[in-house]
Amino acid sequence: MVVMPKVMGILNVTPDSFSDGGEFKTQKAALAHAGLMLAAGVDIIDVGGESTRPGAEDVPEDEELKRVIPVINKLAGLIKRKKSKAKISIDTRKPNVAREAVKAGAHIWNDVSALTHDPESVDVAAELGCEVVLMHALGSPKTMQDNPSYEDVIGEIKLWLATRIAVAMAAGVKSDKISIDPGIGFGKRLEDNLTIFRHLSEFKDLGYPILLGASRKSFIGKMDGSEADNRLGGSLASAIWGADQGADILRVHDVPETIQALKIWDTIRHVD
Ligand code: YH5
Repeated sequence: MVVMPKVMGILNVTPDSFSDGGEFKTQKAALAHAGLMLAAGVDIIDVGGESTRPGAEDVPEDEELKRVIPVINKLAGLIKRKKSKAKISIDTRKPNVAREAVKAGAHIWNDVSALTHDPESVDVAAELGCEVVLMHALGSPKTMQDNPSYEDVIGEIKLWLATRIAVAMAAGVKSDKISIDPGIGFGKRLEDNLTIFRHLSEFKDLGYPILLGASRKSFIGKMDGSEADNRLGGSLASAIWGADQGADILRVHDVPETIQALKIWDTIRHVD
């Protein structure tokens, strides 16, 4: 069934290479950005303190905690003050970070490793009782773009996600808490990413809500030569394609623009 997807806004709490203001300045900027997303009507804010871009180095747990937990605490307060219904998700592969994030007010554990990064992850997810996003990646962020290949990209990702769902449920994660994600850009060539878009609706067969994260990713740059900060058009086209294929959650950088695009798409498709 095709529904109006929820919009998940990306809130990066990784100090960028331009900022030398340290942790506090990064966190202040993140909260200001969150305020804009809330004003635009975002459904979920995805807080991330580890870079999982291709080739990125691992962030130590204590560093990740220092980055994200104060932001989640303040964000939970901001959401309450604004009487918003927005939920908070934590983008992490680390069970201790997920646990502290849920204590601080997060509702969703978004894990690009689908609870494989740490052997304790599935048990912690069950214990927390929070929603979880299980994403497909071929290999770890450090190595995933080293020569990925598939014989049947859709079949292989579906089978792997079905396995991760079964493992999570066997550990006690409830099926109504699970969403799945084919993992655009995570160990995929351009042709693999395009096949995933073309056949996205087939992931509906698994019976779980689908999250799509395509915003500003390098498959867009591979098609038109654009840099990451110049991919709004490609990101919106991807979001609308995903919505039309039945994606339930769209993970995006540009929240007001995506909400506007969805409103137009949703209005047109209901005209008879
Ligand atoms: C995702 O797809 N992605 S972090 C490379 C870029 C731009 C953006 C410039 N966490 C996903 O956003 N969680 C990330 O090129 C995610 N699904 C889910 N569930 C990577 C990212 C990005 C990478």
